[in-house]
Amino acid sequence: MRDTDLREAADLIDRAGRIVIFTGAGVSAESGIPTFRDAPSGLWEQFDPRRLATPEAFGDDPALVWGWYEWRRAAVQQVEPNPGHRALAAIEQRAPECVVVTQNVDDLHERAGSKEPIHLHGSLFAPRCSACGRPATVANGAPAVEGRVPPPPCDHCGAPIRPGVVWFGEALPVDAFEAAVAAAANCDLLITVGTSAVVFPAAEIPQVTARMGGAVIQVNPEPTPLDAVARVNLHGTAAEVLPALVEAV
Ligand code: BJW
Ligand code: ZN
Repeated sequence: MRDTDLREAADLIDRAGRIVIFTGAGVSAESGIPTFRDAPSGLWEQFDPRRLATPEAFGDDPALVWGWYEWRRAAVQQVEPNPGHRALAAIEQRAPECVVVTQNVDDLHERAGSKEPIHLHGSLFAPRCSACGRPATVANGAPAVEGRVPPPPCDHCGAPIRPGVVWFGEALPVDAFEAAVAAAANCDLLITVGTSAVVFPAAEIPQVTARMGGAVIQVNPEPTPLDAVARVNLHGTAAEVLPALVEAV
């Protein structure tokens, strides 16, 4: 990461009235949560998303899918937010207006102090009935190893409870997506952190800001399609770059 880039990014943050922070799995990597597409640890490098992250997969083998998500829920509960999450919460706190929009299904932004992040892809902590849609409470003590676990039945209708995440082929929650698009269209600055920006429609969010004339800062150790629209590219990891950025602001 170049000093001049860090300075330019800090100046953009200083001058911005409205900021959007847009995050992906990379922001949680240094907490010990694997990303999806980074080799060799990425979840989709090890597991087939068609068997685990589609409505058809849940219909075919609910216990396989429920057990996998329960294992992931347990893993998130065992880790802590990292300095990247905390630096983002600090940026949010000092900005005149700031919205955090995350694709992540963990609760690490909330636990780091971010106020009501918008979850575009749902949450591991919001299971609901697969038939009637009512929210469900599930017991703590999720399994520490992956394996089949039959989903509990809905208290109301008896249908299986499903994870409250957005699978491939499913629509994003309308309110969340609309709020994210509106925030991205109306901000002065969007800071994108730790996303490969290949999953749509979420990947449109930073593009919306760029199209509307807002500045985009990217934090990522690897190139992404957002290199083309980023005014400043901070090459490095979230837990390294973001605290340095807060220091420079
Ligand atoms: C670091 C770091 C460190 C590492 N610090 N950085 C247009 C074109 C093509 C396809 C489509 C299209 N529109 C729709 C589609 C289909 C599909 C899609 O986009 N497919 C593409 C993959 C080809 N989209 C959908 O199906 C969506 N639904 C939809 O379109 O519905 C239409 C519809 C409308 C109306 C009615 C009905 C239907 C839904 C997408 C849902 C995505 N779900 C997942 C799983 C969530 C649940 C779970 O957790 O299991 O969401 S997939 C997965 O990818 C997850 C993530 O949120 C998402 C994005 O991944 P992310 O966060 O970017 O992670 P990675 O691993 O890809 O990248 C990590 C990055 O971090 C890398 O860049 C690293 O370099 C970096 N990094 N360490 C900072 N320490
Ligand atoms: Zn039900």
